[in-house]
Amino acid sequence: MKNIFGLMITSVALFGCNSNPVVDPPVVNACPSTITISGSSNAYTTTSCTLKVGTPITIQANSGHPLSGSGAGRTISSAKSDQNVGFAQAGTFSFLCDFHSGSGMKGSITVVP
Ligand SMILES: [Cu+2]
Repeated sequence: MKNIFGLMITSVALFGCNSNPVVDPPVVNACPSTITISGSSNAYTTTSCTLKVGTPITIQANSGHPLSGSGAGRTISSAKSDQNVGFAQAGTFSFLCDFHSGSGMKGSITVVP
């Protein structure tokens, strides 16, 4: 009888109460704070990542690598300086370098709620 009582207490301790608060899961493949231009090649250091609505991110641009992009409520046209981007809505923001997208200098940011 003692063993059965002990088992009941253990069961209640393990399964009887689930008071864990709901916590947002971490963003998988989260974007860095800045998407940089690789110094030695015509490429972005990040070409695919995920960002939450409202999280700021900077995408580098300059006269040698003009930035254009659209999606998730934002449009950028041939920007020649770093762009601080914050997305107010979910969606996919596709971006590219006007000069080098043909050789792969492009990417996308998945913006999630
Ligand atoms: Cu470029």
